[in-house]
Amino acid sequence: MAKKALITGITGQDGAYLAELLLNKGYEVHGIKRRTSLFNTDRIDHLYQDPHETGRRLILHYGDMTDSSSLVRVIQNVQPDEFYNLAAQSHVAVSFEEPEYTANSDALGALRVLEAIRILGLEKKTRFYQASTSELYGLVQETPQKETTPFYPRSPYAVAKLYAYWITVNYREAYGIYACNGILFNHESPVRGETFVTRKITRALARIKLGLQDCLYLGNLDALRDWGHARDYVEMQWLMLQQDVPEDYVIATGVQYSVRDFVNAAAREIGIQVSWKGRGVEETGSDASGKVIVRVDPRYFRPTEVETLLGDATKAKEKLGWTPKITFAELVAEMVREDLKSAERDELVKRHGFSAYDYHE
Ligand code: NDP
Ligand code: GDR
Repeated sequence: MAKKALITGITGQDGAYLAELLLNKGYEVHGIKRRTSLFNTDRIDHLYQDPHETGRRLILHYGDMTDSSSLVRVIQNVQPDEFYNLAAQSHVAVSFEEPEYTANSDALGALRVLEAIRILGLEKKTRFYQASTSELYGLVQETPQKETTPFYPRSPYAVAKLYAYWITVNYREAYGIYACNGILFNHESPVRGETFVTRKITRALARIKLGLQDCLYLGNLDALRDWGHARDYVEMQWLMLQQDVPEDYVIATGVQYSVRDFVNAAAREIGIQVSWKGRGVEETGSDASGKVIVRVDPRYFRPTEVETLLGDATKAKEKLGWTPKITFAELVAEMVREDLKSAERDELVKRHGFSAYDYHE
């Protein structure tokens, strides 16, 4: 019998990579998706199997992290061996605009799943993975950050994820559920959401290169992050659930770059040399002809910022034998390559008289 995995957030970046990984390992993969007015399955369409086919190994169910009854129903039907809780309102800046919803889906959502596992008597069957985050470290108390570094969350998102982190630990200790937190540092890919800074940069620079956009507007260029590749990181999510004893792990590359460094790396990849001038909100980046292609827009500043994050994944390396395989340069190159392809498609559409949508966020 194939093992059964149930993934919340299967339509997101990590959900798509994890579903593919588990299908390749022979799992029957179930995913919870939300009802939306437009299709939201772009990232997993290559894995999709027609519901009329027999022997399907990817099965989607409607549900929502804010709706206990849907979660209980799906978990009861699937009886999963492994549960990956990836669903979240995952945008830090948006969490300042929607703090209550973020708490509901990200904090109480995790509780709802753990309670469902308990109510259904699956404590000894279902292993639980919680998508915890380096945002928990917020105003950092120690560098680099590891499993024992104290938390100091700096956004409604991070505070909600703090609750989810501790409720996972509590249900492990109180009810003996095999439950783990993966404290993952930023990880990106060509299917990263377009409003996270890396994808915003690669997408905008590709469009600037092809004349579809004039300028890239960013917030804090000095923020420092430890950026890895999502494909590497989902392997860790799976590995954490294959151990004898459930534990929490930091997952990171141990290398740090600024947002400005990311712009430079992506621009180089595209064949643009950026020259920086000015400071603070006056800072601009120009191409070789002197045209300004990057500006600072304070609307992207956050009320409280996480200035610096750098992870120490020694525990994961020693106990799980995990090391990231994809380098920063390879990550940037892959993201740029894919965004250039989409920009080329948009440019073709535009050349033929159809308007390519131009949305900046
Ligand atoms: P994405 O934002 O790409 O995906 C989030 C997923 O959650 C989507 O499938 C989304 O559905 C779904 N979702 C959001 N709200 C709900 C809800 N109320 N009910 C059901 N589903 C919902 O995130 P990532 O893939 O990047 O991240 C996965 C998880 O890991 C998240 O929990 C994130 O907070 C966490 N994390 C991410 C890191 C990163 O760098 N990527 C680092 C550390 C932690 P829809 O497609 O319909 O919007
Ligand atoms: P983050 O990712 O907040 O770290 O959360 P994001 O890419 O949004 O920001 C990284 C840093 O870049 C700065 N920044 C900008 N950010 C965005 N989005 N847009 C901009 O224009 C911009 N300009 C500068 C930000 O201020 C920040 O310092 C991500 C999410 O995936 C979370 O779900 C996850 O938990 C953490 O990573 C680890």
